[in-house]
Amino acid sequence: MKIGIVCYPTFGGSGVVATELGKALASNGHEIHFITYSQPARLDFFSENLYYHEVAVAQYPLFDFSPYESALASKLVDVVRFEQLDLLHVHYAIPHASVAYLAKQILATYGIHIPVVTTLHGTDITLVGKDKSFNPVVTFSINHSDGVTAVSENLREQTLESFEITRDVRVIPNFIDFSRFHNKNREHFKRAIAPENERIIIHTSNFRKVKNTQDVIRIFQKVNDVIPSKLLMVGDGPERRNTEELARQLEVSQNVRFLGKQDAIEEILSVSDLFLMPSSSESFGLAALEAMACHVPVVSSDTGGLPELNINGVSGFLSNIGDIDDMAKNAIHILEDCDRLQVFKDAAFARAKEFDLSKILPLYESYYEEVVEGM
Ligand code: GMT
Repeated sequence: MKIGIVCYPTFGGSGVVATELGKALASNGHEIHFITYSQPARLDFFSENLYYHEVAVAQYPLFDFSPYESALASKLVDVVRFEQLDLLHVHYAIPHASVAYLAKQILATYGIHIPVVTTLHGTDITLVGKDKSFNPVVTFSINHSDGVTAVSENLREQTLESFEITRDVRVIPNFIDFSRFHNKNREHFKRAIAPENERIIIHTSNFRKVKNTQDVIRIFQKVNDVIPSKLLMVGDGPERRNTEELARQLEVSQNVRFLGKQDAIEEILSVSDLFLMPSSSESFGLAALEAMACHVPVVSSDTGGLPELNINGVSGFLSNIGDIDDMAKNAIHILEDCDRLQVFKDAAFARAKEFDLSKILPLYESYYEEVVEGM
């Protein structure tokens, strides 16, 4: 098939899923056209089946807000017509689903009828989409997509509860590419971070409020009181400053390293013993899956789609949002005994295997076929 993919081209989970999906579809023989305002972060190489079309937004003194939606809709019309695409797959409902709807209506005037699949990723439903200022547009564009997927059963349920949805929503979870994410031997790196063989705890995120990065520091302080350990904080975002401040206040900063945005995250995960994800909302938790694929167990909050990924007492533990004491207790339980740690590491890896790209990719492919046939 010839598929157009629209996404946020940043480090965020939805952009990562969209880019990795496009790459996998391309290597399965599909022709993939990414249509975004800048080159997706993980699309930095040449492949014969991959194309990238940049959306340029005209600047004009009248515009307090650049009309990105209009520029994207026009670009979609142009690319669909001239590349003769079979399907558009848009990731993150706002504004991509309504823009795709507009493009579809314009294309119909040229006699072109293109199906649109929308994938809901989480905050487009749970935080942003619920806002009154977006709700009617989100509801309309979900109901008028030809296919809609959600990345977890929980997100599907939340979508049906929060909006007046008149159509079916298919669950297709996040996936992991084991050719990239697997445990790599990086002993030299481990020794550099933990010279006294301390346990290595890791958190990766975009440091938004929803990630509760300050809870990561509080949990770490309690664990470090009992088990000598180091904490790696990977990523960057609005809460980083407050989080660093808290690490100083709690006098743990000598054992905490803020590494900023990192490309080779699998290398850092490979030296880690435990992943912390105390988010207050998480539709799936792709970062936790990446950790599990590298044999890292997960201590997380019991929210959103996380219980569909992290099996309590097996691949890690689940606690109530904000229950720092319980998360610290669970982390200590995993880390205090070498044999037990190994059992959790193996179980985390086994669980991640259930989300192997080779299992999830055919779900998207057959869904595309279903949607095209239903047109
Ligand atoms: O987690 C973020 O803040 C980024 C966000 C996004 O939309 O880019 O991630 C969401 O989509 C990911 C991929 O489907 C999910 O794995 C994340 O759980 C989800 N984040 C939230 O629901 C907070």
